[in-house]
Amino acid sequence: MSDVPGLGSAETISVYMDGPHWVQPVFRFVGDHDVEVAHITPHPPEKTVVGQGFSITVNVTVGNLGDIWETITVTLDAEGLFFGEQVLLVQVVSLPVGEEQTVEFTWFTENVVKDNYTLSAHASIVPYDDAVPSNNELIYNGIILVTIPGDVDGDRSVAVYDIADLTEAYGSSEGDLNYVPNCDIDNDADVDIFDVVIAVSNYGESW
Ligand SMILES: [Ca+2]
Ligand SMILES: [Ca+2]
Ligand SMILES: [Ca+2]
Repeated sequence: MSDVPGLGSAETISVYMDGPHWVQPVFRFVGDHDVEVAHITPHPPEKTVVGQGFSITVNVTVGNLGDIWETITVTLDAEGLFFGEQVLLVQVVSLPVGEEQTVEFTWFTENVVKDNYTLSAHASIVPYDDAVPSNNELIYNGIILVTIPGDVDGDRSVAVYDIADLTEAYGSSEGDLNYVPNCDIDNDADVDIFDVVIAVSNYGESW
């Protein structure tokens, strides 16, 4: 066998001939292309609500199940359930054989329509990646709501209940028992005065 860059390995076939013949060379590529999306989840996983204009972190784990080093395109797709708005974020990943890699996406929701969004991740299908069933796409089993900043309980209004939630989580950082990702409006891994100020500035608003 010999390696053919980008395609895999080709078997060499010896042919014994007892006279002049035309020989049509045939290459059979035995290298197997198969990339997958193994996981997709927000970080932290409990984050379900994003204030419009702020961000959410989404981790996508891709794996290379084939036997060729791949360079793939990983796409995060957020699709609105009601208004159908679609947001695509793209990253290129180099993925050695047998390895998994987690790609971190930060989705900034500035100018994103307030709506419920489904998230899905897609790994670009490299040539001959015909694994069945296709493992190149994974839909996140959950909904992300883009709403008014400060609507931390996701009921589409900023009210006393949201302030109560923020008060309970106040002073916490990621990893603390009382840290609530939805209360971390500015997505900087803590719930502090800046998150409260954002909520208070939108108090009474609804949609
Ligand atoms: Ca695949
Ligand atoms: Ca609310
Ligand atoms: Ca914060």
